[in-house]
Amino acid sequence: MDGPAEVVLLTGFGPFGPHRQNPTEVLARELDGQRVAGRRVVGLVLPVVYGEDTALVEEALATWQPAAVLALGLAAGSPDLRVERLAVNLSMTEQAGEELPIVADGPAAYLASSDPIAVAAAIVAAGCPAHAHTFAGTYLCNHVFYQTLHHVASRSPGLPVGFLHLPYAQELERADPAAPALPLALLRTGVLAALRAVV
Ligand code: PCA
Repeated sequence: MDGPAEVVLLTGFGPFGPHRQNPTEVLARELDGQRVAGRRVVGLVLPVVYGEDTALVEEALATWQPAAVLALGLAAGSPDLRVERLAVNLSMTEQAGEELPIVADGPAAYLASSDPIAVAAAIVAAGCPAHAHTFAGTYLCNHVFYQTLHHVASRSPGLPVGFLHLPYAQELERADPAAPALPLALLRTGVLAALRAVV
């Protein structure tokens, strides 16, 4: 087993709502075990369930003590990769319109601890469309991003944590067939460039 800081943690999400295939699940599985920038990628697929997502991330942080964390999620309808700048202390519940704090006494927001502009530039330089985007929404992607940054702030300050929203993949089933999609190989190129940039 690799020692502390020899691993980079890459998370993806499973299916949710009408999205029966999630490109981030496919890429987290595919890249698991690969070497990037001298480190081994540990790819982890999270369920789209409040609490179960962060429990798995916290367990992986304790087990692997990674050098960096890159979390992925699907942003259906996005034409390019979004490198998220902010995680906010709000979570949308199943009851439409209801938003509750993720951590009752937590800060209103955390900034990504990896540089979103630099990560977006690295993805674009690798040939994949991307931009730095303001925030990751109020659903599970924001939840895992906020909780990971909250955990890291007290336990491993300075650990780079980034979040990347991916568009649909052309090869996978899409809930909205008219929405933009990129080839899976291009999404993989973008994620690999982001991993190199966050480590
Ligand atoms: N996308 C959702 C949750 C899981 C995923 O892949 C989001 O943007 O919050």
